[in-house]
Amino acid sequence: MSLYGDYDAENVFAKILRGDAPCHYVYEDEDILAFLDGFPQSLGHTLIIPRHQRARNLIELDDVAIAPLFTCAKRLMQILIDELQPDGVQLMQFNGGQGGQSVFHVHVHLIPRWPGQ
Ligand code: DGP
Repeated sequence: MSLYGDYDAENVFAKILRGDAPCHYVYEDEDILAFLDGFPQSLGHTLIIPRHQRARNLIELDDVAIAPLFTCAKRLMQILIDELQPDGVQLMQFNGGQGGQSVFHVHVHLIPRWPGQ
């Protein structure tokens, strides 16, 4: 897949990484920042983003940055299960406007789900 365009340093996740926009932090380390989605689809809807990469989507993300992103997703998924006891958790990742992406700094969604949603 090829997705054209330049990384926009003014996207809201870049601003959050710089401390120029607020967020509700969930977890951070040298590679990763995780925070609550500002327009949550469910209780605990969490976004996980790589800290250092100017990557708009998964294709642009260096291979070495993929393991920390998805390792963090797995660990936070376990915490969401333990703390919120959902019926299931969706791990979602969108690429490109027609791929459902609206913020162009690569990210992963963790969305806890309960019956009836
Ligand atoms: P996507 O469609 O995969 O690009 O999802 C982007 C998500 O980002 C969407 O669920 C809403 C969320 N979002 C948009 N603006 C903000 C913001 O300013 N703060 C936070 N915490 N989340 C945001």
